Amino acid sequence: MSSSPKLKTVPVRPSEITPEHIYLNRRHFLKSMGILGVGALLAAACGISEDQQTASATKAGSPAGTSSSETKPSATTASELSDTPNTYEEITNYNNFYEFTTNKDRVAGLAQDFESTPWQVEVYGLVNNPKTFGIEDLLKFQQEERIYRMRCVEGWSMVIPWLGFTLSSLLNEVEPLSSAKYVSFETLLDPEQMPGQKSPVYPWPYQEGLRMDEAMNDLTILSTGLYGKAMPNQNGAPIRLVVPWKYGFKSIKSIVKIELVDEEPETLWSSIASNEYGFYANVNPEVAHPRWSQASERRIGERKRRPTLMFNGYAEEVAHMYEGMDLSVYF
Ligand SMILES: Nc1nc2c(c(=O)[nH]1)N[C@H]1C(S)=C(S)[C@@H](COP(=O)(O)O)O[C@H]1N2
Ligand SMILES: [Mo]
Repeated sequence: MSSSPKLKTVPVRPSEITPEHIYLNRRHFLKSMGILGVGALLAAACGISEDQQTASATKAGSPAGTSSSETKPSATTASELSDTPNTYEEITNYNNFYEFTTNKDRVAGLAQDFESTPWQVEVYGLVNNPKTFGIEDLLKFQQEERIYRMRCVEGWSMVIPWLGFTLSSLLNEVEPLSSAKYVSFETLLDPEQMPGQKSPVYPWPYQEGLRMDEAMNDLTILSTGLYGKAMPNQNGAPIRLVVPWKYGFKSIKSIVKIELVDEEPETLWSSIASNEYGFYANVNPEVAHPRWSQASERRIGERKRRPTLMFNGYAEEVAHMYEGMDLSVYF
């Protein structure tokens, strides 16, 4: 499975989902050898890269310098990525979910009592057949396992075995009008349950968006779980978006609204800093964030940085959507 150059779609029945222990091999070995990166302790907000946090140390002392600007993405192919999934422990204890806290290590604890049932997702806008789905309806869509790389804009990455279904299957049910050009997503707004939403620093609720063809791409899923279990609260219970070729912030959690619209929708991160977080946010090692390089990344559980791949290694599936676009302008 992990030797495949790109991670394939694997339709599964719940009974066939690989037990968690089968995934946990190399990672446990690394842990027992005591060579897990300490970088995981240096949590960064979406505004600060891991590089920056360690930059002073690197500049001051390390003759090797940082590998980030020196790695050559072209030298590594997707098949060399070694896509062993991260452990359940790692995936559920190192999270970005600002509705709870900006501290990645504390999301799990603060989200512990989050109430995600009952839950409804309203799908509306430029469609023939607007519909509000209960989570029980959404779980009736053909669920598949998708093992995807996830690359955060901050410079770290994971491999996550999601459970979910294609966004296109949901959109087809509401019958988009030809005037629908974009899809806009919104997270639940509930400051009583989500203490981070009491902070006025961010324009809640969290909003994200995709172009219509991106939304309909087969790689784009609504995820209802991981490792064969229901979605943990800290990862976006009960349902979140996963767009594996884009920086992690596009993969909006705990969705309550999906609206089809005719203009590029506002998104939380670009409304705060449009020069740093564009609408497209395609993983691109050649387009640096204004404050740090995106040429390499640190896979959680590993010590050495690895090169970041164009479209996070999914170019074959998605590059055609951006033909003729200057990706340094549409970043
Ligand atoms: N609603 C919401 N969705 C969100 C975020 C958030 O703060 N709020 N953080 C994003 C970022 S920056 C990343 S990297 C991923 C992290 O997903 P994970 O914690 O499941 O790994 O979720 C994204 N989705
Ligand atoms: Mo992120």
